[in-house]
Amino acid sequence: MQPLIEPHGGSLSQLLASPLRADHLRDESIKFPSIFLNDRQLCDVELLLSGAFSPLKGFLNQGDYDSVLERMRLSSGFLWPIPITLDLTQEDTQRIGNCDQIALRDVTGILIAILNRGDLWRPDKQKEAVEVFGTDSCEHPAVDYLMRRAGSYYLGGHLEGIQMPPHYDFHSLRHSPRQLRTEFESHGCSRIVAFQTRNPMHRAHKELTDRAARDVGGHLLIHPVVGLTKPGDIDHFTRVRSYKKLLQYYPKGKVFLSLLQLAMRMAGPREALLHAIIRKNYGCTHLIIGRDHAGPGNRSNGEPFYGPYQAQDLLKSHTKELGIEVVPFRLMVYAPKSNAYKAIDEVRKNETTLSISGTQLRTMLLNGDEIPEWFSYREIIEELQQTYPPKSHKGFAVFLTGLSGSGKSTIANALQSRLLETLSCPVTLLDGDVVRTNLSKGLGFSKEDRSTNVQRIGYVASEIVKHRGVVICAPIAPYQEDRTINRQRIEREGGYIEVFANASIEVCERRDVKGLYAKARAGLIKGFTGIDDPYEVPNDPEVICNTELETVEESIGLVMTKLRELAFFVQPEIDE
Ligand code: PPS
Repeated sequence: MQPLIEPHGGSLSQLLASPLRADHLRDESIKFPSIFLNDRQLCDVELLLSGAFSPLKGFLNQGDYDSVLERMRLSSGFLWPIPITLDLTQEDTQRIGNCDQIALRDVTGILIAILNRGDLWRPDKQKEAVEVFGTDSCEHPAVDYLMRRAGSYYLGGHLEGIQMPPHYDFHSLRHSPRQLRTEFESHGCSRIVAFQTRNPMHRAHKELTDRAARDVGGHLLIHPVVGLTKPGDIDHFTRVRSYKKLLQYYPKGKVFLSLLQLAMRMAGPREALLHAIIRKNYGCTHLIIGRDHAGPGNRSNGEPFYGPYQAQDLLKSHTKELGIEVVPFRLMVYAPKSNAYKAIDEVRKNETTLSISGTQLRTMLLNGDEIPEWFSYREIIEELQQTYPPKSHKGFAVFLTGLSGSGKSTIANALQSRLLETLSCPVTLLDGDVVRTNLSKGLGFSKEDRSTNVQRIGYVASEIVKHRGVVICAPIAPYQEDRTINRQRIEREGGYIEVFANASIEVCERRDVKGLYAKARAGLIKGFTGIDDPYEVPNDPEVICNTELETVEESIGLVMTKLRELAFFVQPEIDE
């Protein structure tokens, strides 16, 4: 039996305090200032405490930070590619003052670790972006985080763990490096090839991981990232359910599945190096590295951030020092003639091959297209179809905006009836006036209060759409910024169409159904939209209802046609 593989010739960092020490620190912590960790910081703390980030013993101090940026090494000389830092805002630094010990808590307040204060400094973020990510463009998601979200200060220091951050999903698939090494040892595995992934796995992945395990002559560890991945990725719950279903297709006893709570930075080559160090810490001997490993995709001009094989080259040049070998990932394509997957370099000249990219797959799911069997396994396709249903099975929001008296409520009520007539599900109406009697009771008509009101409506609508429901919103919503925020929030969950109820202020004033224009003219109401308060005309609404010229029937006809056109619901015949 192989001895446990020790990283960097040393042992795994052991940062969790003994039960006695943890009790003592918990009692003491009432005197310490607290920092509430965000999702990314919590992922970093988890990997520090578990030993996955060995040999780190906490957040980097300034000397190590500078050294990692400039030399890709800790000041001790250990290879370390990405600075693991605790960023703080100015207010945080004021709150912690000169205290030597700081309580690190999750958002719910659970005490996770004590940070024994090291250096506090203001980093040069521009330099960090260029050195680590090779760019200072905020098109790179980690640069965007660094420049726009991360606090301006870094606090280094040694951690003493009180408890691991709690997880309530997939318990049996979460392991510390020590647990996984023990598992490998108990199964007599000496050669283990890790497969890092942030995507669902299909037949091509199955084939390439099979080949990698065969080439290495060992076992396979499917080691998906379930911390933070690239925005827009398939959620980890769906992915893990699908990985579990894939396991049955591997030879028994040859494959392990374990989840990694890493916050990815999408840092390409440097991130690949971090992945290798982590896998080494987990006891793996090999790591599969693909084309553009951990790359964030292309810039808006179509140029990639990193060269396709930069990550492989960087790792190969450090293999000895890392103590883990690279298995280069060969792009696998389906060759229909032989009904088999082939590595791209095995494909004969003029041989037809097929593949479906992640983006193509998402579009196919959205359109309800059939996903071919050659691409994936039936169970996995079904799993994805359940979480990512076609547009026609998702919820949607119709967001009406316009001046008071422009006809929003009339259209909204008529549309609700028409939808209820055709759809067999409830339709919620969030009318401006009604919302102000409950959800937004107490708010006034200042710019700030209007934003709060409109964004509250957007939040509720997004929840309804997330649950595959239908909602019609009809506030004035005079500001473009609030409407844009709502659109983005709702589009993440399902369908969204903006309808501009267009009528001139003169016509609205002439209609004056509620007598409010008269009051506003008489100075009895201040800040009335269109009179002495602004209304920003929508930039690009999906539908414009010219209520001065159209009947209500015609207006709702336009909305129904647009909904059908965008395939938000499949409706055999609608009488408009
Ligand atoms: S906003 O700007 O979106 O928050 O406005 P909203 O919540 O839709 O407004 C609801 C109704 O409040 C009445 N009202 C006013 N409207 C505009 N400006 C001022 N100052 C004001 N004071 C009261 C008005 O009747 C709005 O309803 P609608 O249906 O638009 O006429």
